[in-house]
Amino acid sequence: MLRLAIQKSGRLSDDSLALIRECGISFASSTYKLKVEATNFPLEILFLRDDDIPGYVRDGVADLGIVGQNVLVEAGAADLEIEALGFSKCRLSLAVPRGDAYGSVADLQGKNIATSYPHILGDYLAGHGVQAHLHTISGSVEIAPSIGLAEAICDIVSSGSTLLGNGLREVETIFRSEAVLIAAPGLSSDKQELLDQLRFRMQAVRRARRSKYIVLNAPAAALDQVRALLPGIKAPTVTPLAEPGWVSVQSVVDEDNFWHLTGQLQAIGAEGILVLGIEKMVG
Ligand code: PRT
Ligand code: ZN
Repeated sequence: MLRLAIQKSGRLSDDSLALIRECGISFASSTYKLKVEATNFPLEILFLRDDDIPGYVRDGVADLGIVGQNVLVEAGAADLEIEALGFSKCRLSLAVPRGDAYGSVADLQGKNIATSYPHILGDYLAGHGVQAHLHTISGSVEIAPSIGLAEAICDIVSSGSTLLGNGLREVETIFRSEAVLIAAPGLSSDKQELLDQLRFRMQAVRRARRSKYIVLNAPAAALDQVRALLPGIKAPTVTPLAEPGWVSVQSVVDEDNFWHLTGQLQAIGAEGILVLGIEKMVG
């Protein structure tokens, strides 16, 4: 039995649960329970505060955890990371009041900076030869300048609207973060085997999320150009259509490149382009 710790309620919770479910693992959901056992995989899920997850995994109370890299690195536990999961992307940035002059990080020399990330920020400033006074606070960091606690802040930014709403300007990104899977050091071989199965499923889910299945009709004369645009996993599937001179082509494409690609396909005469989501992608 593997024990996986995830955030009980917060920004990581829904995506963590969705990932586990998309791996085909079922469990009863309850808002009150602190742990739940999966019904079709030897997995127990613990629901915790995100800040507690690295410690539980380090101590082996949980075998695995899902947590933001910001929390992991701040806890000095970066060595536990085994896989990036691609969600809850954000950045840790320095910000100053909008009207204040700022040229470079050297301008923060001797200043007061409020943050919940004193270790990551301390390392960054030391790396730039800057000495500042760090005020560690656990929340509402963005109001620190307006109440006179600090001249700058260092906090998590996603859309930037919180900074904007508090009259602050982002001046340096010091760390980029996403959710990661972490594992306790020295798992037993039984647990390691289950972890390998789980990671295999997680990777299949992630590949599928990044990919789309595309089906289109193209003039047979343009097939070489279509092939060049659609490499597929090995090669596209090509079948003749009832109408002479036309073929149907099926392939897998990368989501990132998708709009650009469909434009190019249309330009060489492709028609009836269908795009379908992929549920899992294995092998
Ligand atoms: O209760 P618990 O301790 O478990 O949760 P928490 O309140 O400490 O964490 P939570 O749920 O807020 O965030 C969990 C994780 O989500 C963080 O550790 C990050 O890895 C990740 N994440 C992604 C974020 C954001 N985006 C984010 N925008 N964490 C916090 N924010 C906050 C930020 O602190 C700031 O107040 O949102 C505000 C900025 O957002 P924008 O969009 O206005 O820029
Ligand atoms: Zn937290």
